[in-house]
Amino acid sequence: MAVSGMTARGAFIVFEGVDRCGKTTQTQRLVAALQSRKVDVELCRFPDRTTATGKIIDSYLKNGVELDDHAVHLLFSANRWESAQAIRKKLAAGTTLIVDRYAHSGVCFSAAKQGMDIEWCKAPDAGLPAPDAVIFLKLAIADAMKRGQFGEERYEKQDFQTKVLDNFMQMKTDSWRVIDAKRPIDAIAEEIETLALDIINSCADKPLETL
Ligand code: T5A
Ligand code: NA
Repeated sequence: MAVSGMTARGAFIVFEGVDRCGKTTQTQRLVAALQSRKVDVELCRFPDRTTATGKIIDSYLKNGVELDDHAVHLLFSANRWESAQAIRKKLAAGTTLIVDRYAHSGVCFSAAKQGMDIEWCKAPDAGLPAPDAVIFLKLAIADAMKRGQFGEERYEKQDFQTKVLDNFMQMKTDSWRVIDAKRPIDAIAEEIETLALDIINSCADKPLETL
């Protein structure tokens, strides 16, 4: 029960999926929809390419620099740690955060490479704020490849994305909300808005967990 006079905390809602599944489109749509309902909400995304680690990650993704696979994995995790305290503060102050990728992307992309398994990849994220809900936009790789700009960044290759999708399916728990991302944008947005309102209501009284 929320104690009267205290602010209900915000929800930490993370969107995941393979490249081009529609995360950016849907997180932006959701934030606009929630704002029009007067929900206190903010959009975040990982990697956050604006920070010190984010700039190196951006250059790596655009094929500008080469980095050891382990090192870049740790940078992606560090990029989340840079925001961890701000995330906790905002949630505690009642702001709901809609997040475009988070730790599951970190694990599923790195573990698609040679020599790094899921357990090794999960370790550096242990202790980060855990999402209240993961909304997984499920899309076949063949369909993702038909979408705009596929193939411009380092990881946007069919074989690699197929491994990433397998990893997501391996990590998926019963609590993930799986959305069929092949449908029209409006239909997906409508389903997600209902889902998000439900998540926001149900986690207001629950403590935030950690990974
Ligand atoms: N990564 C990330 C790691 O390796 N480790 C980590 O820890 C993290 C956090 C960059 C890369 O970093 C990797 C994963 C990625 O490879 P990013 O910045 O999120 O991550 O990647 P972006 O290139 O910005 O985004 P994506 O390629 O993942 O695309 P989105 O956001 O899923 O898709 P979106 O919304 O941009 O849509 C793509 C196209 O499809 C259309 C859109 O208009 C757009 O043209 N579209 C639809 N078309 C038809 N039907 C629909 N329902 C559609 N929805 C969108
Ligand atoms: Na995106």
